Amino acid sequence: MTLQDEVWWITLAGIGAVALGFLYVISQAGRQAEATQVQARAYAIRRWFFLGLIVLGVGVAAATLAPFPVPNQHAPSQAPQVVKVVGNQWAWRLSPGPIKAGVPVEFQVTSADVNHGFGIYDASGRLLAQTQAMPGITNRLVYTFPQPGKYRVLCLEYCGLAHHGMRVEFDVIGTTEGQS
Ligand SMILES: [Cu+2]
Repeated sequence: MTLQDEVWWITLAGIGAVALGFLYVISQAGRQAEATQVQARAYAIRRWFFLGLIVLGVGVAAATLAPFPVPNQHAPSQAPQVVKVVGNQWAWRLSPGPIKAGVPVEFQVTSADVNHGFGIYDASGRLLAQTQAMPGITNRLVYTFPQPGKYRVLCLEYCGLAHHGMRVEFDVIGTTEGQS
């Protein structure tokens, strides 16, 4: 089991323990209350309110996480395009080759020295996707560029004196270009 998997299971166990604690308190509170009709009604409202909150939370999470940008970090790559990325003080190195719009591209991001933040921006300066660039670890990020154009990579984590200069520009071409 990798370290990430261990942390994941420990986190799940912690969340489960907290949830069990809440369920226990809720069950005890219901037992001891002298439930008059008004109280019973208030509890019913509260139950439906919490149920609604849970449904809302799960719904919002599902809606905002799809498509989830982080692939399984240990499974083989599914993306038809792969770009290898190495960050170091203070530049980005991207493996050469055209990146096509409309086709998922997997960025395999690592660092040669310290932690960096790999952030992809469009021409108007809007952040599109990001992941950490960490020494000794390759983080995989999948993104599909909606349209051709110029895009930029900026460093999102302060990494030393010339952190602000750690940027590179790359082109994304249309799917019909670059085939000849
Ligand atoms: Cu950096």
